[in-house]
Amino acid sequence: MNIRERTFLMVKPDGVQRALIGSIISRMEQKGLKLVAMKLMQITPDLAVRHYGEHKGKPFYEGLIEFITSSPVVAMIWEGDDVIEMVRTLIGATDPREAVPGSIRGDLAVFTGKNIVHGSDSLASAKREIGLFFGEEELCSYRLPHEESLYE
Ligand code: DAT
Ligand code: MG
Repeated sequence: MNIRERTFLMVKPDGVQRALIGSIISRMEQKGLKLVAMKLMQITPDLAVRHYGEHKGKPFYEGLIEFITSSPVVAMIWEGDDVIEMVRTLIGATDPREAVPGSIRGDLAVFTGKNIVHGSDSLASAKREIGLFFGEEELCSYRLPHEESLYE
């Protein structure tokens, strides 16, 4: 049985700088996912450390914190059946050289440290990341006319 889920998706500073916000949102919309929260924001060092805590101590960690706080990002929450795994597939492998064509990183990026987007990797990460970036009052609950055509 499918499970209606929410996931956290972020267009990172490189995606915003390269004017890819619209095309990333389009890919999610075209897939049939529902946007339930979104904002353009500058990540503070404190939020960056909390978001990427799992990578503390890794060789790329300091650079990652510097990069993610360097200019604005677009933070979003998307909703749909099995959306967490689906969005990870749409994003593609962490290293864009290995990401398959058709995926965001496979089509639009060439370097791991500049891989355009972040997507939650599990139900626990999604809940944690949504809580870090959004307050409950920022989420919208609504129906789309085409929902009937997407699901049985
Ligand atoms: P993902 O973003 O696919 O979930 P991750 O959680 O393993 O990947 O790493 C978070 C980010 O850290 C990743 O998007 C880019 C950066 N990163 C990961 N591994 C790296 C590496 N070997 N060199 C440079 N940056 C890296
Ligand atoms: Mg990750």
